[in-house]
Amino acid sequence: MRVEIIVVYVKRYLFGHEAHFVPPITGIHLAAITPSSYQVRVIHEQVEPINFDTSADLIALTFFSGFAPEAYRLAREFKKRGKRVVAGGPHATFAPDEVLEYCDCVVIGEAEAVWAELLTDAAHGRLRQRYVGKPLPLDGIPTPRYDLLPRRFFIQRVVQATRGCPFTCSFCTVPTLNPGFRTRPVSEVIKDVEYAQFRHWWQRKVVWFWDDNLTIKRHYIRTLLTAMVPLRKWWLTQASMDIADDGALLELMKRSGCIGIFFGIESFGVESLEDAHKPQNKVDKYRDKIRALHDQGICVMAGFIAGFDGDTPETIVAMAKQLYDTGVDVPFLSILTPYRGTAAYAKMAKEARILGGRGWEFYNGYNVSFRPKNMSPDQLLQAHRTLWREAFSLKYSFLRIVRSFFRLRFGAFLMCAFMNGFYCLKRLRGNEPMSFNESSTYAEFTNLTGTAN
Ligand code: B12
Ligand code: SF4
Repeated sequence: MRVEIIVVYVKRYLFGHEAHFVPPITGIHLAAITPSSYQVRVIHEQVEPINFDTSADLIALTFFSGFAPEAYRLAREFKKRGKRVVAGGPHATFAPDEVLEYCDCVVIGEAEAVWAELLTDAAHGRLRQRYVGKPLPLDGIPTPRYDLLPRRFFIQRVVQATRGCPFTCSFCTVPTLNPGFRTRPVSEVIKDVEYAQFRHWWQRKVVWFWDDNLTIKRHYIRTLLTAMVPLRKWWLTQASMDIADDGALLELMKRSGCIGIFFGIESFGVESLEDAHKPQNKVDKYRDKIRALHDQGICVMAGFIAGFDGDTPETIVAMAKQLYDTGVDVPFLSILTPYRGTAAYAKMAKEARILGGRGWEFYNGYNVSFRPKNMSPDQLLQAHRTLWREAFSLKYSFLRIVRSFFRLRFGAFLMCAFMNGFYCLKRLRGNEPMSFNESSTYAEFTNLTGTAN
């Protein structure tokens, strides 16, 4: 049986999709856990065309909520051609009944426990509609199928060492999707880190951990990083800000080659941090914590979300300067999105603030799909776009690059310069749509972003 795994994608903004920086791990991970008796291909819609007339017997779709309409479009096309279609991932897990309107089968939760059984059932013509993947220990997970990645991704080595996160941020589905905190055996992670069949030196050099919160279990992270020291890699991941208080860990991070850490800072407003259920973030400590990473030469990437209950258009726009002043090297700016399975969704549904007319395409982290507390949806969209333009203006992008030259180690500086340059260029090339139209259709949306086909 031939299996084609499609990582669904739709452009989220007008410009900047010419470069594809880091690939998702999901498709190549699913391919790796596919028993060798099946032929498997992975298609990343982000960089590859979809061939509806493929010879595959089973199509497996993985997608986030924002890509659900595109996934359903693909499912319809494949089903028209007599293919069986299975779907999984964060959206499918929380909307299985909806998925079954378009697909033959849905996987709720993690694939490891059910994927082989599902494939056997499909091969024997007895595919069930639902499979529920209970979280298993992470031992024995094979190295992702890097050999199946398209060359257009600049970085290639994406690794997952752990799953889960002990925090419960209001906008995040991780605690429900990947309950608890599980770790892979260090020796197995190191095998992925040592994989060397990449074309370019930087692809052999860089390790991008796509973990939820890699550093949370100190004993584990110390063991992993100690094993990484002799490998002389450059690595990046997502972590919570408490690491800044652990000098010994920061020093080990530097020695093992850490060049970038992503912090979910989210906001500068105390009320907004409360709304985010993020009491661990202390606004008056941001600058010192970022400084602690800079002292080791590590680049600080940070996520900020606009639209919490404490936010106003003014506080949102003000973030452009605040994030520069606190020392952030690369900002990631999103709009609050009430994904199913989150506390933010439960609250907004209860308060009847979800905009019912909005399709899933607007759940891409970059559009408004709910009624904010202190402003209209239009004001939120405009404030976010203004923040984006200001944060990636020539002035702030240039200042961040110059500052990083003096504060960061070489690899971290390169990362910072590349990302700021990339976003600044995107900012200079075109303006994103500014006005909010609650009744926009999917066709209008895809016209706006110029994609879908
Ligand atoms: C790494 C990551 C990223 C990376 C890589 C993105 C990518 N395309 O993979 C980056 C930083 C780029 C990113 C960006 C965003 N992300 Co993100 N990201 C994650 C994170 C932390 C890990 C995902 C991962 O790779 N896990 C490891 C792989 C192996 O597992 P997996 O993907 O979970 O798949 C498992 C199961 O879901 C299942 N499965 C998945 N698909 C399928 C398909 C089939 C057929 C089957 C059988 C099983 C199956 O089996 C797999 C193995 O167990 C998750 C959190 C999480 N724990 O899921 C959020 C998460 C997926 N991201 C999320 C969001 C919202 C975003 C953004 C929209 C954020 C923003 N505001 O911009 C952007 C969108 C990016 C884009 N592609 O356009 C949400 C999605 C929620 C939703 N309902 O859609 C999550 C769940 C976090 C959250 N906030 O709740 N993200
Ligand atoms: S710290 Fe990050 S991964 Fe953990 S719950 Fe909050 S947003 Fe999700």
